[in-house]
Amino acid sequence: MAEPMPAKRDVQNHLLFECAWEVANKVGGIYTVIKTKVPVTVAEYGDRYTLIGPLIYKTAPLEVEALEPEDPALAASLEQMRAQGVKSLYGRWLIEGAPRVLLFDTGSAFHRLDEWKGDLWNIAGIPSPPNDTETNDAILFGYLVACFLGEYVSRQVDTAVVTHFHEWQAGVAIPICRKRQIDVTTVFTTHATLLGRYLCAGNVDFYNNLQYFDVDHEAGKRGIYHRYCIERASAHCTDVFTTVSHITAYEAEYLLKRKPDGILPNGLNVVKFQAMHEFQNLHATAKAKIHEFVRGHFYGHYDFDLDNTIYMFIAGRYEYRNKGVDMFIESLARLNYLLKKSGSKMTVVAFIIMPAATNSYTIEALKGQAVMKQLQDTVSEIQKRIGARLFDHAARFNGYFELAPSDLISTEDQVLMKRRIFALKRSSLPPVVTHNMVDDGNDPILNQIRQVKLFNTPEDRVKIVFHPDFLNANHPILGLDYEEFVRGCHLGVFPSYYEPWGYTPAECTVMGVPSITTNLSGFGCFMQDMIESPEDEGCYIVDRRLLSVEESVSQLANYLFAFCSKTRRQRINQRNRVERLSPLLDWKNLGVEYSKARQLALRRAYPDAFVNSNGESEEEEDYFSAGPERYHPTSVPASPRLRITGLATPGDMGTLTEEMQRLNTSDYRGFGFPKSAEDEDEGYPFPLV
Ligand code: G6P
Ligand code: 1S3
Repeated sequence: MAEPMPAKRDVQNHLLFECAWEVANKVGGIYTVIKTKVPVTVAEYGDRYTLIGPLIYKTAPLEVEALEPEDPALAASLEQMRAQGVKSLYGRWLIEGAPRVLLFDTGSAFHRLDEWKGDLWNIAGIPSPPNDTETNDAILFGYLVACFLGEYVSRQVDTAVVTHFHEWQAGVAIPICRKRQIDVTTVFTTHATLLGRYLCAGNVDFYNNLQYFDVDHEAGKRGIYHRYCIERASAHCTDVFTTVSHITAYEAEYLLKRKPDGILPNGLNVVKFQAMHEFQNLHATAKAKIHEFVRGHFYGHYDFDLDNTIYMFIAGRYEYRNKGVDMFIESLARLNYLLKKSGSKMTVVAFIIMPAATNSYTIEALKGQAVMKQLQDTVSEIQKRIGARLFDHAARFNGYFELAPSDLISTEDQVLMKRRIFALKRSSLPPVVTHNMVDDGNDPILNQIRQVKLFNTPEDRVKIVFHPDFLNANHPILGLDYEEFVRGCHLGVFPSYYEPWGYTPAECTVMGVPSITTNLSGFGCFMQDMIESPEDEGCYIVDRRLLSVEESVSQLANYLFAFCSKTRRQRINQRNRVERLSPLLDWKNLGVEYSKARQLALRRAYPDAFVNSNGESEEEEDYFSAGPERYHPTSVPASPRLRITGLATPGDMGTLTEEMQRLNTSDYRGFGFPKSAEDEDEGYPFPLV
């Protein structure tokens, strides 16, 4: 008698578990990816979608509302784990889309760490040193997730399960699932490579030498070999391997030794306003708040016209070289020179928002805001008294109106005003940094500012404010939330050297703020791919690939100078044009790439489910077009000239198909990197940075 066929899992109505260390746990960019993507994923999956993350007791109660699981298989799996001492929290993540989340307390499994480390070594040859907390967490988390998936699919046997893991911290579960033959299909998305980030932060000519790095040696030299092994194992054991941009795909191919199956560009949850003027008004209101800070910060030296002041900023993780802060400061010094030389009436205040180790605010920074507040309060009081006198005088109507200014402002008020004005005198220059730095003398940003001598002197047309902390509306200095701050600025500047995607310029775009990025950032390459002339749309891209460092800096300085030469009308128009690009970055359009990745994973794990009644394998296209609504170029305003034609989706640039595996390295979009030394000789001269 023939063996009974194993019951086929329903692929069509499959379940989705998306797993990341940053689920309900804000650390960096991956939190933004996942959180902003939730609405489109919930729209596609409803309750068939659950996110899995770590249980961080400090923040979880603010992020998650606990629920009893309705799915009996899920409830039983958690109960089984609970019986073994594993603590978890199941509930709704309190964000737009309100998805279900499952958070595991890695601490509750700590006693099994050594056992699991041994297992990881035995099954995958991945070593783990004793004192790397981040790796320990990744291992505990990975084993808990794999245990859960194993329990779950042994109980829920009717439906296929797609699991999507982000970044190496969530990747450990992938080799375990494979080794234990847990019946799920896996997608792994890397948002950078560990080695790429470390190599770029050092002084290497990264992009020219990618194909030559001895990866094990380089990882070992930097003390990240074990982490690198986790990342590489995740990339190799997963059914579908993806990353966020072509530039990172190229990097992954050489550093992780597997060519990604496709690109999943990062989107945002774009909120469209009814009318253009609404977001322009938001700019004006937010700018007024930045003005308030600037008046206080530059007290005693506030001799420039805020109506002719441009606010520029760079923001992100403090990675001095990777995020291009070095290039930004050098270009600002050159801009200062150009503005002075041209006799421009413009002043630039350049903000650097990058968290570093500090001991709270400087006295000077706090004093600036305090004296300005006092002055403002005093003026308001005097204003009221003047109003009262004026009213009283007018009320006692006697046929004529004659009032000398001295009758309006009393001698006491004049003295009070003088006292406030004297308080604005200062013997020092307005500080460059708002906080006391823990290592002021060795801080790379401060050292470069010292080197280029941008000290906020009255003669300087470019002033610098380094705010080494995240922004928050409740802070006493620069008290705005990040979004409001961005809206109030005129230009975001992100001349990154290493930037797999780059959310900061993308966020600027959807808020209608022009930005500068580079052709070494995933976002920059994506925009270059999508739009014929990004510069015309307020999306400037510095060439850090083919130009020398000197040429790139000079290009950036020229962009900055040209921006300062724009009239207000031109700036307003440009903001309108930038904002019109936001559909390109909307998850409603980019989410389809994730759907395609999941379909590919299902296809690889359950090929039989993709065979039609004639026993022929169905075309991939059928599955991809079954995803969410495809991207229609017509929904984009006519203004930007898009490169895409027909019914392509933005990610079709990413070609997430089996086809991608057959392409050559030189076929990465936006990339013409050398494959071999010979190619290099044939005209790929890359700058030695
Ligand atoms: C927005 C406001 C205008 C304001 C302008 C200032 O467009 O709606 O009322 O004049 O911003 O633009 P600027 O580039 O000078 O900050
Ligand atoms: C990474 O975060 P990062 O700033 O360390 O992931 C982000 C989300 O995909 C990405 O935008 C960024 O470029 C990467 O570098």
